[in-house]
Amino acid sequence: MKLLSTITTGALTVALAAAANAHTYVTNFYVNGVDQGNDVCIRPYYWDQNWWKNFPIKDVRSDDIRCGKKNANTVAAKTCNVPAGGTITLEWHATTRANATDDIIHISHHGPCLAYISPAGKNSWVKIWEDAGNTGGEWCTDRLRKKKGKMEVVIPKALKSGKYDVRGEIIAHHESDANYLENPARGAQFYVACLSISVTNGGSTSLPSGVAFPGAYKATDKGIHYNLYAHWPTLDAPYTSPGPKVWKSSNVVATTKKPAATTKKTTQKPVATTKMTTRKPAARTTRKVTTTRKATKVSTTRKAAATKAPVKVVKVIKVIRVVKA
Ligand SMILES: *[C@@H]1O[C@H](CO)[C@@H](O)[C@H](O)[C@H]1NC(C)=O
Ligand SMILES: [Cu+2]
Repeated sequence: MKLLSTITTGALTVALAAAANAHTYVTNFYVNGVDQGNDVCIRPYYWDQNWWKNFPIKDVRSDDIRCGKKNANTVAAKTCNVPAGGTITLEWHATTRANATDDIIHISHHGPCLAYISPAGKNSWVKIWEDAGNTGGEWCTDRLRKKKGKMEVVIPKALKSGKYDVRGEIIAHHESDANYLENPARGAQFYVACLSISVTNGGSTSLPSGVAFPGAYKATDKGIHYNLYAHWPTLDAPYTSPGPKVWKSSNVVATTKKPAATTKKTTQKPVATTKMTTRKPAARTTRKVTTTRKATKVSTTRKAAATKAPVKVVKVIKVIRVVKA
C-alpha cells in the first residue's frame, strides 16, 4: 500500500511519503532488559495479502482498537513472568528487527506512547504509563527512533501478583488534523500491541476498574482529532493524551524512582512517598540515576505545555492526497 499526501500550509509544502514500511509493530519483549525472544509473549499480529502486521488501526469504535487487527480476544502463546516493579520493554520496528536500517517508525509519524494493563482476558484497562505531549516539538515517537524502538514501562511495584495483559500503544498524529469519522482516508493512526505477563512478587494493590477498548476513545477526543501542524514548522502545539489519567499507584512508584522531581511531588503525595521509602529504601537508591533523566523530561513536558499560549490554528489551505493501492 503506497500512500502519498501533500499538505500545503500557507507558503510551506510538506510532502509526506509513506509505504508499508512507514508504519510500526512490536517484534520483541524484554523483562528487566532481557529479551524474551522474537514475538514471545506478544499476541501474534494478524496479517494477510492486504494487511501487514505494522498497519495502523484507525477506527476507535472497532474491536481492533483493543489489541490490533482481529486480536481483541486472542492470546499470546506464552506468558512472561515480570517481577512487580520491574521494567518491561516493547521493541518497535517498521520492517524487521534484522534490518539494520529499519527506521522504527517513519519520520513523518509524531505522537505519544502509552501503556495500559488489564487483568488477563478482561477488557478493563488501566493506564500505567505515557510519554505524551512534546518538548519543543519532539515527541515520544522521535525519542523512540533514537532508542532503536525500545519503549520502557515500569510495572507498578504495588500491583498484586497475577496474570495481566499489557497494551502498548503509539498514536501517530501526522494525519489527525482530519477527523477519521469525516475523512476515513485520514485521521489518527493507532499502533497497538498486547502482551501476556504474569506479575510475580507483587504488592497488595488490586487494579482499579479500568476502561474498555473500544469505548475509552472517541474520534473527536482532543488527543485524537489533533492538529500536529498548528504551530508549523515546529510541532509543538499543546497536547492532551486521550483516555484516563495514569493510575496513581503507578505514580507512587515513579515518584520514589525520580529524585529530581521529589521536591515538587513530595508536597503532592507525602503519604505515598513515605510508604514507599520505608518499604524499599535499597531499591530506591539503586534506581536514582536512571530515572533522574525521565523525571526531567516529564516536568519539562508539563511546563512546556503549561506556558504555551493558546493554540493558534493555522489553516490548512490545500490538502492533496493520492492513494495508490
Ligand atoms: C529496511 O528498513 C528501511 C527503513 O524502514 C526500509 O526502507 C527497507 O525497505 C527495509 N529493508 C528490508 C529488507 O526490509
Ligand atoms: Cu504509518
